[in-house]
Parts: sequence; C-alpha cells; structure tokens
Amino acid sequence: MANTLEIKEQFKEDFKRRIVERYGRPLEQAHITEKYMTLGEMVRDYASINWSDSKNAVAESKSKQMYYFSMEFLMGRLLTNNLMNLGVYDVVKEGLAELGIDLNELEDLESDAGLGNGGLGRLAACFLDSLSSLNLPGNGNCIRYEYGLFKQKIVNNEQVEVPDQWLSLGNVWEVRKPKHAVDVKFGGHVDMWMGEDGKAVVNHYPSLVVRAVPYDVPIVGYDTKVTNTLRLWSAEVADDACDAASLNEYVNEVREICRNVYPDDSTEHGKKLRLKQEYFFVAAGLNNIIKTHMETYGTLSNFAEKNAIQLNDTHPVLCIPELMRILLDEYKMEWDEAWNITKKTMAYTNHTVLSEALEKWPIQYVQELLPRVYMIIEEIDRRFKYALSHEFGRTDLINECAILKDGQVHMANLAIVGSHSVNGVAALHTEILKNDVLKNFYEIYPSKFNNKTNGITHRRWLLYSNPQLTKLLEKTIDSDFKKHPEKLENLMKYVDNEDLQKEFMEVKMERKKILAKYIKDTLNIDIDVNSIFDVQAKRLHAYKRQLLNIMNIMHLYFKMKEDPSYRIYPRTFIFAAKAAPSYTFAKEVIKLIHCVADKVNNDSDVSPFMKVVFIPNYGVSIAEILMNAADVSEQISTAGKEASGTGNMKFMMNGAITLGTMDGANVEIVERVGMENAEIFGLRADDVALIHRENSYDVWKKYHQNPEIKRVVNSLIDNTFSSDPKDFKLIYNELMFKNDEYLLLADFEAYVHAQNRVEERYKDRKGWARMCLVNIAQSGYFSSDRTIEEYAKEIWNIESVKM
Ligand code: 26V
Repeated sequence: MANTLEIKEQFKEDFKRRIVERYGRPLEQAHITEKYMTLGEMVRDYASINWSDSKNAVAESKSKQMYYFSMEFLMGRLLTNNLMNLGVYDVVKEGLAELGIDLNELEDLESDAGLGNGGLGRLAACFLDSLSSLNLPGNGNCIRYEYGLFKQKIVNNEQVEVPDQWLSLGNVWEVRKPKHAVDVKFGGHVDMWMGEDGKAVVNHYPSLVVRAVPYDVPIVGYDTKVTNTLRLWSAEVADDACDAASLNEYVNEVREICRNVYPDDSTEHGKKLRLKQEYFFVAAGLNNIIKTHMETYGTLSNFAEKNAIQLNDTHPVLCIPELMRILLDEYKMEWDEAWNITKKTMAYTNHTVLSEALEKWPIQYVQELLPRVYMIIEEIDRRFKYALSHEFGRTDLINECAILKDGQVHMANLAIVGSHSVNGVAALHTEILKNDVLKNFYEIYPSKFNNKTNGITHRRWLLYSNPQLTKLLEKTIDSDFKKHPEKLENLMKYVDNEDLQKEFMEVKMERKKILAKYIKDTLNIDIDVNSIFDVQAKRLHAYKRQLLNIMNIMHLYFKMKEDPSYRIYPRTFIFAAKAAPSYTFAKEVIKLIHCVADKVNNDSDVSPFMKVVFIPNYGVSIAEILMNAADVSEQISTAGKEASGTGNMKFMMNGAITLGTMDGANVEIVERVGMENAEIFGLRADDVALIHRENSYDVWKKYHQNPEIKRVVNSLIDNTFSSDPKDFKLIYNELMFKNDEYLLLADFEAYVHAQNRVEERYKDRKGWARMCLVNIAQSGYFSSDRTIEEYAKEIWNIESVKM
C-alpha cells in the first residue's frame, strides 16, 4: 500500500500528464475548465476500477438487483461527493494546492445535475448514495434531459425562467454506451392473429421509432468499493425511422423527447410529450434489464427472484403493462405466469395525496401512442374488475377502483393493481393513504400497504456540506456516526454540556457567516448574523403556505410601525422557492415576498429588527449552504397535505428547530425530539379533514373576528406593498373568495404565537443550543441509509454485494 505522500505525488504527475495528453499544452497554460474536466475524468476513471469489479461481483454471485425507475434524479454536483466517498479528498486537495490550484474553485465550476423538480427527485438521488454506501446492488433508471429544471432569475420582483444548460461543459461523470442502445416504438397499429401453437401472434407496425442510447453514471459509495449505475437514456434517430413526414420533423420529434424535465403540459402537445417520455425511459430500461437477465439465466421464469423494480410515483408505471407485453408477446408466456412475475417485480411509492397531482391519461392518448400497451391495460382492467366481483365480492368498488373510467387511464390504480407493494413516505402519509385517499384499495389488498419514512443522505447533508459541525461531532462522540448515523444519538449524553453548547453556537455562527457572504455577494443585501435565521426553502405551492409566512411578516411590520415601543428580536426571514412556470398563484406569492422585502428592508425603523431575503434559483447547491445556516426550519404546510418533506430532515440534522405543523415527517421528528424541542402549532390533520367533511369553515368569520388578520388581508389590495392595483388581487381572491382552501387564516393566530415563542426561546442561548443538539442527536433515524435498509429487507429482498 502506497503512503499518502506517494499517492499525492503520483496524483500530481498523472494530473499534469493528462492535461498535456488531452489539451496539448502544459498545466501552466491550461484553462480552469480544462483543469476541472481533467480532475473529473481522473476521478471517474479511478472509480471505474471499482465500477467494473462491482458489475462482475454482482454478475458472478447472481444476486438479485434492484432498479429505481424515476423520471427525476436531482443529483446536484458530484465532484466533492465522489472525492469524499472515495476517501481521496484531502490528498487531491493538497496535491492540487501544490500545483497552485484551488480545489474549491474547480468544485464551483460543476453545474448541478438538476434532473428533477424537488423532493421526489432529490429523494431518488439520496437513495442511490445510500444503496452504494450500504453495498446494495441498486441502480437508477432515468432520462438524460438536455436541459435541467429551469434556472430562476428575478426581474422586477418577478420570477423569470432561463434554460439550464447543464451540459455546456460536457458531463465528466457519464459514459456513453452505444452498444446497449435499444429501439423504442410508438404509434402505428397492431396486427394480431392466432399462431399454429394456439398462441397469439402480435405484430406492431409503429409510426415512430426512436433509438434510446444509455449514458451511465457511476454511483460511488462511501468507504466501499461497491459502485452502482445511474443509467440515463437519450433519444436519437433510429436507422429505421418509419413514416415520419419529413426528416426535419422526425429529428425534431426525437430531440424533444429528452429536451426538458417536466415539459409544459398546459397544451395537448406538452401532455403527449410527457407520456412519450414516460414510455421512452420505461421501455428502454426494461428491455435492457431483460436482455441482461436472459444472458445470465436463459429464462424469464425466475425474473422476479432476480430483479426488483421500484416505481417512483406513477410516472414510470407503464413498466407494468410493458413488462406484460414483453413476457406475453416476445416470450410467449401465459397471462397468469406473466402477471405473477410482473406483480412480484413491481413495487410502487406514492408521494402525494393531492388529487390534482394524481396522474390520469386520456385513453385516446395512450391508445394512439402505445396501441399494444393500451390493449394490455384494457385486459388488466377487465381481469381486475372480474376479480373484484368474483374473488373479492366487491362489485360496489368496481367503479371506484377501475383503471379505465371516465375516458382516462388512472395510473395510481394501475400501479396498485400491478404491484406487490404500495408505500407512503411518512407514517402519517401512509395512514392517510390507507384510511382516506386509497381506502378502497386498502380494503382489497391490506397486505400490499406499508410505510417507508423518507430519509436524506447524511454524507452530503452533514459530513460534506457542514464540515464544521462534523468536526465538532467527531470530537465529541467519535466518528462512528459517519458510517452508522444512528450513533448520532450518543450526543444525547452531552446536550447539557455548556462548553459543547457554546461550541455548537460558534459552528452555527460560522455557517451563518458563509450564508451571509453569499447573500451579500449575489444580492448585495447586508444581513445581521446575530439575528435569528428563519428559513423556508422548498418548491412554492399553496399547500406549503409560504403565504402564511409572509403574512406574519406583514403583520409584524404593521405592528412595529404602529407601536414604536414594540420591537422583535432581530430576525432574518429567508425564502427560497421555484414556482412552476404556469402556476400563476405561486408566482404572485414570489412577487409579494419581494414587494414586502422592498418595503421592510428599506424602512429604517423596522429593518434593524427584520430583513426579508429571497434567494433565487433554489436547488441542491444552494441548499448545501442554506440549510446548515438556519436557526429555524419553517415546515408549515396544511396538516395532511405534505406527504413527508425531506428539507425538514436536512435542517434538523444541522441543528435547526422545526417550526411546523403536525404534517408529513414533522410528526416523526417531534416524536423523536419531543414536543419541547420543536415549535408545533395549528390544526391537526384530523381537524382539517373534519373541517372539510363538515364544510364548517368560514374565512370571512376569521377576517371579521381578528383585526390583525383583517389588516394584513386588506393590505394585499390597498396598494400598501405595490402601486399596481392588479398586484396580489389573485392572492386575495384565492383566500377570500375560495374560502381559503389551505386554511391559512385558520392557523394564523396559532402561527403568530408560535413565532413569538420561538423568539422567547432563542433569547435563552443555552436552552436554544441544547434544543439544537437534541435535534442533531435524534436525526440519525432520518438518514436515507435507514430508509434504504427497510426497502431492501421489506420490499426488494436484496442483499449486500460481497467484493
Ligand atoms: C405535483 C403537482 C403537479 C401538479 C400541480 C400540483 C402538484 C402538487 C404536488 C406535486 C408533487 C408530486 C410528487 C412529489 O414530488 N411529492 C413529494 O415527494 C417528496 C419525496 O417523497 C415528499 O417529501 C414531499 O412531501 C412530496 O410533496
């Protein structure tokens, strides 16, 4: 084994040589992007040794593999993560420094791989990190989008979307694998007849054939050789292009499949494109898995024993009829055998209870785009309805649970019928699925339902993004927690230690200074690092109630203006949120936050006590400097609506206090830290359900009862925060003329009180530090390692790779 010094010298030599080989000039003349690319390629090549060994180990042991099918993987940057997981970060940093290169500058050149919208996509990325780090054979399957989720700019207080050209420097982590390309067929018509063997012969004459080419990304585990694969599919022209009207049209049709994450679906074209994307990556991914399986075993009868597929929400649910199609049409299997294999292979995760987010496809689209797959869906639906009346004796549920009804394919229903496991992502969410949203299915298939509370990788979200806290923890409880995050609980022994409390507050201050510098550099706003950093960072959505947060700020502003003797403990309210491009209400809330910020930040009476900051372009890299600088974590969704939340866990792990409702995983956070170490307020999920059931809420009553509420609501339309009378009318109307669907005014007073309590508690510095330490100590449960171990044992039945 070479010592560190030798490794470093070797690295420096290799690095210099590679620059010359690749760019034809010496290091001294190389551009910084060339240095970045070279380092990335070296790291990838280094990881490739383990990658290859991992593939061999899995193939030789013939162990079962899991494939995580997800339309989204929000990977963020990989350079730091891979250097750290490979255990070479320090050596590389020093080596580069000796060559006059600052590793941090190279790290900053990497674009975020923003292949997703929010929590669902980041969860998939955390899961990949945990799978490799736990030595489990689990791979990702997704689309290689040409553009990531849009970049958010703020112009005149409004969100403007800019394309995210994340591939402009190339992607050093991917390896193109043309030998694994497959053709995916769309449209056209199907011929069927009875063959001599009495089995159906199916011929599909597609109107469009697209070549799917995989790009593989190594997923490097922490302190292990196990390296899994994230396979990203890219669409290219096929040799046999079919009857595309013109070459240009065909090329365009192909290219748009992989152009964007979640393309605009407000038009028919956009909707059909989304469906095309879904089938594209499902068909390509499945085809590949089957090919590999056949090469190893020569039969598909043991397919479910050797492969598990997790469907991340309903987006990849076409996996179910597509696997049926392959087994029936291409391998001539009988329906019952094919169906058993399919159900045993597939497992479905639900991520939302919001009915508008449950996917449904017009039958006509599916029929046109996927004629054979549609026939199979029809047959699944027919047999399911038959079983409902003949097996389950539940004719009453036929309409309720149908896959095909009111002209649509109900994807969640298809997912439940065609899989062996249905899971929610937090305890409360799973209960709501069982007792409310999916109640009928729970009655039919009680044993399919289970809970897997989400988690986050403590490597990215603690070890790498918060080295200051990591160092303090290592000093206090030793470094076991790095491999075994549940060991963070050892910190409980020290939470009363005043020296530790003080040191923790120093760490927090360092992180706050780093964030304050970022805010100064990018927004030119000065913030007080001694103020309470109160952060709400997540996608903008009505149910997440960013509006409730800003309404409290408006309320505080009015109160301080009205009464000069009333002053709050200095606080910096920080928001970060992207709104969907067509979500007008959400965009209006962003504008409101900016207009309130203008008023508050420029008012010399008030601004010493409060500042409002909106950090644009929230994504993984911003989260890495934002979460760990927070004192207060805002998790204030209407109870029952947030399936889990995962930001809440990142804040907790970095020692912030949850100010939240009893929703999603907040419930389990509080269960662990105790009510006294969080600030919980507002209606409970049961209360909300009752209010809706009995239709007992009257927003105008709230408005008239409480003059403070009235003042805030009126200020939305009386030009206090904007001179344009059109501004915020939409928000006002949503609240007052749609009876405040998300119950903001119902929770307003409770929220204001909770905010007051936060302030009181912050003034007790030791008590506050103790609370933060308890939160860190109890956060180990929320490592995605725990989540993945549960999936592996209870759903996938996979075991660790021996290398
Ligand atoms: C999608 C849409 C699209 C149409 C407009 C309304 C709407 C509302 C919500 C969604 C979310 C879709 C699924 C999703 O991203 N769920 C998130 O999954 C996270 C990981 O499990 C979880 O932590 C979040 O609570 C959940 O919202």
